[in-house]
Amino acid sequence: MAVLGDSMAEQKTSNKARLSAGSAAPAAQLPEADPAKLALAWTHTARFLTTAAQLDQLPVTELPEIAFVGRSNAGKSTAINMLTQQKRLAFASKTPGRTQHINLFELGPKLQANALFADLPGYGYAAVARGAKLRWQKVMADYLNVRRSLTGVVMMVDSRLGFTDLDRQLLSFVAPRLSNGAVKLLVLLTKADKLTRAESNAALASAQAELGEITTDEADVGMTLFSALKRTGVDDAAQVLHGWVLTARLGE
Ligand SMILES: Nc1nc2c(ncn2[C@@H]2O[C@H](COP(=O)(O)OP(=O)(O)O)[C@@H](O)[C@H]2O)c(=O)[nH]1
Ligand SMILES: [Mg+2]
Repeated sequence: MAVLGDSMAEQKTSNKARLSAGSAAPAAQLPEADPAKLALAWTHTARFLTTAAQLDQLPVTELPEIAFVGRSNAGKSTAINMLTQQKRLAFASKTPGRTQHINLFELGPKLQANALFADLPGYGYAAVARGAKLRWQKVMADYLNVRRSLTGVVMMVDSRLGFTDLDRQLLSFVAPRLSNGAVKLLVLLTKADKLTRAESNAALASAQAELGEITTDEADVGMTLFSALKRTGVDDAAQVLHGWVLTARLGE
């Protein structure tokens, strides 16, 4: 498991090694280019494609797809807007838990999209009725199980709260594909600006412990502290997602 950035000093060497290995191919072709800038230029191309109320409304696609998941209010919309450097791409809602839709965004050159972002419904909003919760579970489980083009999952976890039962449940839906490396995982520990340094390290350690079970040799699991306010983790996260898409080979 990789902890990105320099938030834990003792992890620094292995992080750098992992990041440079992941970006070796494009850097060789463009020796002058800064991988973080390339990644951010790519995430910035994100534009709305379509919205689906049900799984069978999702377009069939060969493009690698990255799903954004998280408990309502975890900072998912804010993180998507930060990563894409667009103020209102994902709507930061004041009434969480309302929408059960999957919003798809397209990335890459206009006539030659090379990836999709899928903004999945937020979960865990207390006021949602039991029927809606069961429907949510089914949509998420089905999507994570059967979406063939799914390449990676970005999970937003509020760094002050840590993993909730619904986060664990969601990870269990996709655990088989995470364990064998078919689907990659990046956990963003959000709102890190609200933590002291000691609290940040504790949040990272506890998230690492949570992810221990799915972290096999084949699994590609990363995490980083993330703050929209301080821009923590934005460059690293963009590079990880860009790396996933550059190395994605569908059908594996
Ligand atoms: N301090 C701080 N607040 C944040 C951060 N990210 C999101 N928030 C706040 O957390 C609340 C929920 O954010 P939102 O992106 O709508 O969460 P979502 O429900 O997961 O999409 C909003 O009031 C945001 O302004 C952050 O990095 N730092
Ligand atoms: Mg939102």
